[in-house]
Amino acid sequence: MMRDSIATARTLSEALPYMQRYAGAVVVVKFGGNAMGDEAAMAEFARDIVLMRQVGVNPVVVHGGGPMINDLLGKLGIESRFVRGKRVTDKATVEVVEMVLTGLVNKRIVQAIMDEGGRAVGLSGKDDDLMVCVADDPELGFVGKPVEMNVQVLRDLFAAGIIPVVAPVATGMDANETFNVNGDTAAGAIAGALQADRLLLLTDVSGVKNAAGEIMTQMTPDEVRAMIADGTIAGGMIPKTETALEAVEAGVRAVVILDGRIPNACLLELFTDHGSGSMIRT
Ligand code: X2W
Repeated sequence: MMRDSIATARTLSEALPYMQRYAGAVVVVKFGGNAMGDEAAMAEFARDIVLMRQVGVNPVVVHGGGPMINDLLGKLGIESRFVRGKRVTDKATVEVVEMVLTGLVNKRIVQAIMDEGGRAVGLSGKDDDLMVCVADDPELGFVGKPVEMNVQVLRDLFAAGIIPVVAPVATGMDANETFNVNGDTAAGAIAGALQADRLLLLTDVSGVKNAAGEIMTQMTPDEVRAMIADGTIAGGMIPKTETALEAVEAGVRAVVILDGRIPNACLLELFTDHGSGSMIRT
């Protein structure tokens, strides 16, 4: 028992230089539907976010919820398909996406953060015109590409000590338009607009693998581009790494793709020297 306490005190002491480094930093965390897991995993994620805020980091949670959208579409008998990693979104689908993401999923995360003693406020890209989109591709219907970001509302929440939780649903240039935005794309656009210190993309794989199947812990944007071009990076990792490249180009200091199923993945990445995933930076 005493030995456990000594180990805990040492762990806290070792975290001091990292806490000092990240004091006042902006960290955008993309929490994907596949990384969400059960209630216990959600509570643990929320606790990490509250701890970040407690030590002076300004975290922003941008969530997904693809599997939860699939569940409700299935119950309603609405067919759904993906083209290049994005959901083809007609009028009926965009209504379900907005209901599930801004309702069910967003409030579940807000509640989990509140339960851990933090203060969270949920919003979507529509709130205060945070994220304004145009259609990404005519083939995809109401899928949005962010073209204008208004992140002052996030800075206002930081100043009040409140953790923003953002659903990737956006408004358009015309009245009454609603767009479904890929969660990674939304997180990248928000991180870029905030000039964030870190963008953490939490997913259900352990990082980007090289041709030998080993996890790459550090990559430059040029290395990532080469690995996409030669096919080493494939499938669902393509949109993630492309988001990372765009975010770094937009001025985010570093992007990390990591396994959100690892216990305390965010703390491990920020407050220890055992970064767990693949970091992309110049
Ligand atoms: C996504 C939005 C949710 C999301 C969708 O409709 O599934 C598009 O594909 P995950 O859990 O992060 O995959 N939007 C355009 O990104 O969820």
